[in-house]
Amino acid sequence: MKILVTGFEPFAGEVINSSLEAIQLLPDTIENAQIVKTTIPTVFGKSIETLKEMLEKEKPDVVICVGQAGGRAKITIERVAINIDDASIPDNEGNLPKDQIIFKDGENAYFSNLPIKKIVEAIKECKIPASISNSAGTYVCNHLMYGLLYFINKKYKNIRGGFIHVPYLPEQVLNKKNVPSMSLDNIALALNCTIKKIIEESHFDKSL
Ligand code: PCA
Repeated sequence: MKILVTGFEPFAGEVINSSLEAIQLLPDTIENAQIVKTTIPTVFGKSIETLKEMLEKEKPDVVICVGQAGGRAKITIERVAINIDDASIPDNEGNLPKDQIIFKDGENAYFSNLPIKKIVEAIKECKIPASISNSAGTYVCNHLMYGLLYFINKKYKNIRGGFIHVPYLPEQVLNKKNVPSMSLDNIALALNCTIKKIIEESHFDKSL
């Protein structure tokens, strides 16, 4: 089995992105699965293009996109991506789309097809706080998640894919007021637990 894990470049003036730091700590193999890691630009359009190239090149069985959700205290497993870009801050190339449809021939929304509740339980069993999130926002993370699920729906029906938001790292909140964070080790462990759960579940899933 091949699992593609993506993380985002730093954005919004931050020098690091917790998602990228955490995925870099993942080993190249977990149980029998090969882990392929890639960096996604925090840019509307380009983020989806980068993912599309990786899907074509790597032909993964599972795709887990990871992004930073500054302000959230837990690991959050996203349930749904919506067909809209509505940015409140510019992306890394200055794009600031407002109320823009992502794919004209796409559904209004797509659900993650990862076992999201089982993943939450698996992360909690690792003693790390986690919950389902019912909104990935309307910025680049939702954009990428929507793109992934659009490709799965249109072309790669056998891929299991979804999105996970992770909190800031402690070093990112040193000068922020009352903003939660999570250690890099815990975020990486949570991703590890997620991947193990997905591998375990795949034994019951004939399409993998
Ligand atoms: N988080 C942003 C985009 C890149 C990232 O890591 C988001 O939540 O949309």
